Amino acid sequence: MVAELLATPPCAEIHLHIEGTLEPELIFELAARNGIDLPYADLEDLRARYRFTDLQSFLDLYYSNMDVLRTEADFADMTRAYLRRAATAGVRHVEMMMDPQAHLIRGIPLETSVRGVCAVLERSEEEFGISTGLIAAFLRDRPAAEALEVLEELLAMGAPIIAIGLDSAEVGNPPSWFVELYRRAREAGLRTVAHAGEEGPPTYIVEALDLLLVDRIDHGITCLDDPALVERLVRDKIPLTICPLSNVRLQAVESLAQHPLPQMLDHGLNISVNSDDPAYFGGYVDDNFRTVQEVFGLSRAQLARLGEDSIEASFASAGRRAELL
Ligand code: ES4
Ligand code: ZN
Repeated sequence: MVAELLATPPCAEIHLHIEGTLEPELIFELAARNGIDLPYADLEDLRARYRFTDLQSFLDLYYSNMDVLRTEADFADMTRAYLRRAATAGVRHVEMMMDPQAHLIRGIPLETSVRGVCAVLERSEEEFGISTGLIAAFLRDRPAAEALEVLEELLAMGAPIIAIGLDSAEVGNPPSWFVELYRRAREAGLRTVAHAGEEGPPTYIVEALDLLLVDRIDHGITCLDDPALVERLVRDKIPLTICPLSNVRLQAVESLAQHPLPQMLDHGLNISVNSDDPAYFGGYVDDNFRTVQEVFGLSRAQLARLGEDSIEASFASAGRRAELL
């Protein structure tokens, strides 16, 4: 009991895909509401498909399940369900990614997805005690020109985003293709993050830093294959957003015991613990903390540091960060 209470420090969740919080029950509820015939017989049949061999095997299900998100209310319900659960997990601040482009290409206007999510984020601090920021993530397995067009539309409509990100299938889709997108985002005053080194090589992490000039790296676990890069990440205090259960479920690591989180702590990297796509990977941020605590037996000081690093790595205002620390 005491160990459980110690397991989750006050923290910011800064690597979360809101579409990855869509739980099987809500998928069925939204399908019924929108008159959609799901390709699954029942909840059990859907749940049986949550066994992944790599990132792509997960992405196939993730994009397919998004089909139930049709109206502003659907996006709002999904967002509210996440925040309610995150509040019980000990999350005090969240920077969530959404994939507006993924919805746009299946015919859902940007206004629908963005307004649905934002309507709930606006009230989050008051309703759940969680401050928020929204990150528009772009799909690296789609043309860079399309991403740039979507960014321009988001800017034109005044979407309240604080940053952009880069996600979806990594290997073969290098950061170097997205230089113009990131230049434009910075010009518009946005912060920047990118998935790199989840399945891809450390050179993708270097590209994200050198060419995209990102403020944080999402995942970045393959940096350990390049000692000079680790040294640079430590020296320049580049935060890496780590998602332990995700890495295990997508077989980026062989088992939790093989996860490099302890080495990363030993190197002095700024790392945070995050849930990535909690509905798909077996748990929310508290489940991630509990699991790493069980497997690695982290000290109270190490757990506190993970919480503090997450807050320091966030894009919250200096005032809010001081309040959270
Ligand atoms: C994602 Cl785990 C992960 N990796 C890359 N792209 C993603 N989109 C949603 N989850
Ligand atoms: Zn992710």
